[in-house]
Amino acid sequence: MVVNMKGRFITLEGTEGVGKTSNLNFIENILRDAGIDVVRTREPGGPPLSETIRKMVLDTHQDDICDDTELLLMFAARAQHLHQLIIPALEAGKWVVCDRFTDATYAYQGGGRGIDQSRIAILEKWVQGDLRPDLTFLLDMPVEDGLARASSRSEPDRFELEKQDFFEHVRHTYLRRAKAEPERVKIIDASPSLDKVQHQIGEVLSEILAQ
Ligand code: Z5A
Repeated sequence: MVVNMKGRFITLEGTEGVGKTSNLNFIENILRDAGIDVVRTREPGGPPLSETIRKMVLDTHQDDICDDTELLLMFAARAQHLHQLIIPALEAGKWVVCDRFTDATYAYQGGGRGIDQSRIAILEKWVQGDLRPDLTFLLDMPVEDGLARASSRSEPDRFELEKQDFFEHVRHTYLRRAKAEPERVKIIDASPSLDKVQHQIGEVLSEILAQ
């Protein structure tokens, strides 16, 4: 797959309750204020077919879904998302801001479920070719504290029913990936107050916008 990327691709990652939603609004506003045409989206999800897959993988009634099915559904949703929304937007010069992407697959299906990273890498290459995010914010905080924040929400989805140990593996995988790719993945300390978290994000964005 050859993508003529004129826009930029920014993703947000992290474990439960780290504040992705709150900070996505902040990022979107900064970019729009800078006159950038922004497309905001999420994974799994985006276009209607990918949103249908999202409902399936988050549905708590799907308790017999096997790990490989879950992995393949994530990439099926992603293939459609890339084809229908992300690639056309990037080729049109827009900046795409996405709530989770393939780092989440490495973290949840790889770290959490224990699927070999090399198998995920094969699907990544198949579905994305060489397309990778230009910049990824990893909102990081102790799993226990994030779960406490997230517990204020109503209905847990299928992932939110997992135990703390699962999310410790997810966090560890995210941090390992950030360490391996420090230029792309910026670790943001998500523990302090929202304005302090946003200050860190704002500093990274200022650098990008100045380039
Ligand atoms: N998944 C996967 O397994 N494989 C994949 O490849 C992909 C995804 C792409 C859906 O993701 C699930 O899909 C996800 C992984 C899996 N499951 N899990 N877990 P999702 O992103 O839609 O779901 P989520 O992780 O549960 O995200 P969320 O619900 O949007 O949470 P959040 O955005 O991180 O948190 P928030 O709603 O912005 O904040 C939580 C609360 O904390 C809220 O009350 C805020 O007001 C508060 N908050 C936020 N920041 C602060 C600060 N700094 N201080 C105090 N309070 C704060």
